[in-house]
Amino acid sequence: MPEIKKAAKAPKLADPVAATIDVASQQMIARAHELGVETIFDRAEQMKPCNIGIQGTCCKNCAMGPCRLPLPKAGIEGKDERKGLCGATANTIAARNFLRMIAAGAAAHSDHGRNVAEVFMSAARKETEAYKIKDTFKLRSVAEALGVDITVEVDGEVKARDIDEIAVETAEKALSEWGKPDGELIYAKRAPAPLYEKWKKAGVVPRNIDREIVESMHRTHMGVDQDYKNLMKQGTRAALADGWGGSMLATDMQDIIFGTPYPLQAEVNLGVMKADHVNIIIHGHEPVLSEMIVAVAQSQEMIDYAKSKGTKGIQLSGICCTANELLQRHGVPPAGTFLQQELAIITGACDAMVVDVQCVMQNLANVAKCFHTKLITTHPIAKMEQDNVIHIEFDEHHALEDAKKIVKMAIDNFENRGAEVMIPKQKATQIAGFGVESIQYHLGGTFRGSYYTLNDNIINGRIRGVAGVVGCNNARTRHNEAHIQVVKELIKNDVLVLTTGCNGIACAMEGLLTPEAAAVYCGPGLAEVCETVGIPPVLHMGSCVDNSRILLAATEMVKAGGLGNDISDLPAAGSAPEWMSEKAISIGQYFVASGVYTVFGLHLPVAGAPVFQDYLFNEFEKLYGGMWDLEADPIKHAQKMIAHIDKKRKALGIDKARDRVLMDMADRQALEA
Ligand code: SF4
Ligand code: MSK
Repeated sequence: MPEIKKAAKAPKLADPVAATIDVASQQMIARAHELGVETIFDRAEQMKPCNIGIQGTCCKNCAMGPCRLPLPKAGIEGKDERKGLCGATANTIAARNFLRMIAAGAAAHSDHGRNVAEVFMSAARKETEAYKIKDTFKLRSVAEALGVDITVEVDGEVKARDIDEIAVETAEKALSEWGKPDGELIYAKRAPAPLYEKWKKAGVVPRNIDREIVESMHRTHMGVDQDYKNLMKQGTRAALADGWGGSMLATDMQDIIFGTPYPLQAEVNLGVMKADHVNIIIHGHEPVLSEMIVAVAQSQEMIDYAKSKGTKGIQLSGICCTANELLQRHGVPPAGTFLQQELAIITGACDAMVVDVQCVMQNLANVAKCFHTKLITTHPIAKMEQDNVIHIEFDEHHALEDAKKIVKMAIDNFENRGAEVMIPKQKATQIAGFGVESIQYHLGGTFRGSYYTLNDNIINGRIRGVAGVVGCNNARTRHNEAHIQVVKELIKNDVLVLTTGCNGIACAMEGLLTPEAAAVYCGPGLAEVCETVGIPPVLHMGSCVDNSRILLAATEMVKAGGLGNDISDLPAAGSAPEWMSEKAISIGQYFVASGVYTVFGLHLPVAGAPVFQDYLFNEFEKLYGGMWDLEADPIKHAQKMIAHIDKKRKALGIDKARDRVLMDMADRQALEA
């Protein structure tokens, strides 16, 4: 009898509407199904996460494992007897895993920072034509923060020091923060003094950036640190080395060589791509190469070349944080968030996608294979195995030549486009490019040169508090839904939102990054302030490394007075509603250790170790004033943040002031002064 073959079961595909709230993305997911192209949304349907890994209690730190310690369905009654082969408890395993996530996240941000510092050094030494010191004002302020003299005494007279000398010494000082043999991270002292003292007392002031990451890996090796509290002491130190170290240095060095961002207008979403233009999408995190691509793509030579090939010009756009970097300095429009990277290629109109590091999905290569798109990796540490991927290794010493080669390749590829291009129409307008300096300009006191007006509006209750809402997308939840619900709930309750990363892009797509959004979505107090000052209720402060800008903005609020002596006194909270990256765990930990109550969405890999979880969620507050929390429901998530903000308002004695939300003419004039 002939063998009867069973028809292969068709793999389950994502429901576009259930997968994302964004109409453009829904269209592209449906389009992918039509064309038979698989995306992350489909794979999320076909593969479920490991039930033990998600709880944080799977250890594979030696070859006797993996040892898997799920939480019993009934919970733990009395003593927790669970242990791995070596005897590691659930707390040890979850804490080691958590620390490794922090170390990986801190490494990613900090290695990015080191690369930028090296380019800054080349620029300071004038070894490269492509990069120059662009912002000398920022250079001087960073030099001072690093303890570099910006003045010199000549014949008893104090004079401004030569800017080139300042630049070289600042670059040297910055680079030594990664591996100096003694001392402590210089930027730790940028924090409010009481916070620095807390860190000192807890023994968590970072020594140098690399050392904290190396020690984290050592401590989590089999048979080393087996005390969850001691492990998290190192977790705190490594995370602080990221937030107040590698990330902060990355932001500062980028501002010096590429310019400090100031508010500007741009568009966002897949609709920014143009059918009659060469579309180049830059994706990843380090702006070192993409800054050059912007320069080259805007050159007349390349525009003419593109036109000679029958196109109307070159349309640059971005994905993830390279997008945010170029958005905040040049107004280059983001085409989408992390979860839209495959969809941008599925438009059929992406002539080249140029990627650097972090958050770049390997499946891009498989999607690109179905279209004409050239997928170009550029970083020596980030290649892909698929044979359709082109590697053009970027080097700051021949940066412009590399950028030209890439732009030319994209232009030449235009003629290979298939007939069926489908670019969604959806796009929105946004104002982005806020930073410590521009918030001071918009919300600072004209004469006091500080965050006086912001603080005053918090004290008088027009602004209830400030929230940092940041982070990724996660294919395990509906794309952008939690981001938008959390942020809308916050601004509805008069909480000013500072955003970075993919949350910033998501908010822009929803139209929340415009001053006009204030009248539509905000409570009366916040709306009044935004309308008077002309700012959006959600301030986009840049990329993932730019979370350091939020730390410094919080520090400026403390300095401006009236809201306590430390970041933990501020009516403020942090959030990452759709996190997925290890960098998010490092960011969460440095926010917490800086005194911020920080709520994550979805789940945290600590649920399988309830004692360790309680340490993070409750005990941490006693050490640093900040603590972790978890809430998957976006409205409850925002309400928890608001409750914390109200708790801080009460402690400051400003909880009654919220009655006074209506402005009279005198208030308005005072605000405008
Ligand atoms: Fe198992 Fe211990 Fe090895 Fe981890 S370190 S895999 S718990 S034996
Ligand atoms: S890009 S780290 S998905 S925010 Fe910075 Fe977005 Fe998260 Fe990557």
